[in-house]
Amino acid sequence: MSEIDISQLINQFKRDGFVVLKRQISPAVCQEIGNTLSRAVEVISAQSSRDITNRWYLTHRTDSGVLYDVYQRFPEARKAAEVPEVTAFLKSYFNRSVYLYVNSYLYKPADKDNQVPWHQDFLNRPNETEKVLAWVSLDSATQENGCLQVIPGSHKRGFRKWFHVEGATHHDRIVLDKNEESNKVFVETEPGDIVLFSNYLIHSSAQNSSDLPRRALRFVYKALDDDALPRGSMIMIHTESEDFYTAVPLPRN
Ligand SMILES: O=C(O)CCC(=O)C(=O)O
Ligand SMILES: [Fe+2]
Repeated sequence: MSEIDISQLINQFKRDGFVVLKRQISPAVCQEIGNTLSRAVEVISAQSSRDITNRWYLTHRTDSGVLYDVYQRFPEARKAAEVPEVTAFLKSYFNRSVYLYVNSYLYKPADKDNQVPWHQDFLNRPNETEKVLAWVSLDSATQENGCLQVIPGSHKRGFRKWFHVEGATHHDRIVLDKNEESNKVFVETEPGDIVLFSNYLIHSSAQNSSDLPRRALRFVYKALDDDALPRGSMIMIHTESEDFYTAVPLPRN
């Protein structure tokens, strides 16, 4: 990727709140990652209490279709976390050292409620700086099996008013403006495509009631400019050595 291509991507990202990078990971690698994680879901569903990595990392939620901290736990998943084009984007976008903030595997369990309502990410951490999410499509994601849906440009106003639905799987929801939903776009993807989006972008996905899986990896990156690290240990993606001495911790929430 040339500097010009990257700056075009960044302009598009700043305008729309997201960009799609096509075919960043080979179908074979997507399949390998998908197989490993599907198998893990089977094993974990049957015997989660025996997972000793729960001592360091967040406990998986096979009830809501999430395996947490897959970068740390599954070597296969790492291949998708350091895609050169994504790293080049992050380096240029943040212009700072970048680290992997959180990461997970998302699938839509066939026998459960698996839709994701309109929301923004990390609504409950308003004092932190922006995150960039890389949503890596492991399968073809279409309208039928619940691809990502986004409202282009909705990131520009920062966090919206939000509320909590007790007991719901995806509990933090936002209040959309009247008619805003009519601007939604279905982001259909192929295996290996990566959707980069701002955590301020309003997004959702529909119920997958088809027979086709809809699996994805979710990597969240941010600049090294506060001291928040949700769990595990820090994984640097790009290092500007000066940042280690100049990064200013923000107050904790
Ligand atoms: O994969 C989905 O359906 C929702 C993903 C999402 O909300 C996210 O990656 O932040
Ligand atoms: Fe989200």
